[in-house]
Amino acid sequence: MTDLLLHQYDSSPFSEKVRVCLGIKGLAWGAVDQPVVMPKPELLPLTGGYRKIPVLQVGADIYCDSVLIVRELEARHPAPGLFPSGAGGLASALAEWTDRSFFQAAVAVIFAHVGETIGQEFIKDREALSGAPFNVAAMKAAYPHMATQLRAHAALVSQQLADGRAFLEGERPGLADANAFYNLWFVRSFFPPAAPLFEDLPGLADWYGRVVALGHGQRREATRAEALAAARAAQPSATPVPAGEPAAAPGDAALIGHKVVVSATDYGRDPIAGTLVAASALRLVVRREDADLGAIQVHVPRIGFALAAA
Ligand SMILES: N[C@@H](CCC(=O)N[C@@H](CS)C(=O)NCC(=O)O)C(=O)O
Repeated sequence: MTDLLLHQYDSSPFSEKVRVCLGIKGLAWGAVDQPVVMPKPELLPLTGGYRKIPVLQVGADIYCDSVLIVRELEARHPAPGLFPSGAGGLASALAEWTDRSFFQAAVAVIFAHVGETIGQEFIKDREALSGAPFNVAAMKAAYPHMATQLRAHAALVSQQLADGRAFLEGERPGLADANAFYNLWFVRSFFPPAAPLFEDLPGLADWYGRVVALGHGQRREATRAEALAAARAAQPSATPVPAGEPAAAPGDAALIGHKVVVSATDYGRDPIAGTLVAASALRLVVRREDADLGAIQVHVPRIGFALAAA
C-alpha cells in the first residue's frame, strides 16, 4: 500500500508534470485512472465538485491542481528536492508560463491537426469545461501563429541549456524541468509530426531524453474503489498547512471557520463548498462532510482560485 494516490489518466499533460516530479523524487504511488470526460462519479465525492485532472489523494486529504500537488509532494517528501538551485519561488512561478501561454500553444498545435478526428462526446465535454466553442476551423486558421509561439517557448528552454547544463537549474533535475517538459511531451505524444517545430533547437532533444529517463517513480495501478475506501478509512490531516508556508491574506484568515465556496478562476470553475479550516498565502483548505466518505479536506492553490463566503 502506498499513501500517495494520483487521480489521473495517462494522456493528461498536467498529470505528466506530476509524474515527472514523482520520478525525480523516486516515490511510490498509486495511479487511479479517472474518465477523460464527465461524469466522474468516483472523483467528485472526493473533490466536492472539482473535475479537473490531476488530483492527489492522501487518505482524506485531497489536493487539486498540479501546482498544489507538486507543492504538497515537496512538503511531504523533501528529499530529493524539486528546487536544486535553492529556493523554489521562481521554479514554482514558472507554472504561470508553462500552464498558460506555453500550454495554450501546445493545445493549439495539436488540435489544429487532430481536431477533426475527435469524437463529439469529448468536444461537448471540453466546450462545457472551457465555456467556449471547440472550433476546428479557427484552430486551423490560428495554426501558423501558434506554431511560432510553441517554438518560441521551446527556444527559451533551449536558451537556458546553452551553457551545457544537464537540466534547467544545473546538474540536477527539478520542477523547472517537469514544467518545461510536459507541453513538449504533450505535442510529441499526440501529434508527433509537430516535433520538428522544436526538436532542432540546441540542447533540447538531449535534455528531453534526460527528463524521460527520470521515469515516474514506482507506479502501481490502484482502483477507484480503493481510493474511496482510503478516504473513508482516514481522518483529514490536523496540520493541513505545511510549516513555513507564508501566512494567508487577512481577508482569507478572517474566513477561517466559516462556510465558503472556492472555485478555479480560469476554466472548470465548478464550486467546492465547505468550511474553510486553514489557509496560507498559497493554499486554501476546505473541509466537507460527505455522507458516504465522512470528513474530507480539499486543498486548492490560492493563485488562480476564488474564495467567497457562502
Ligand atoms: N490548473 C490545472 C489544470 C488541469 C487541467 O486542465 N487538466 C486537464 C487534463 S490534463 C483536464 O482536467 N481536462 C478535463 C478533464 O480531464 O476532465 C492543473 O494544473 O492541474
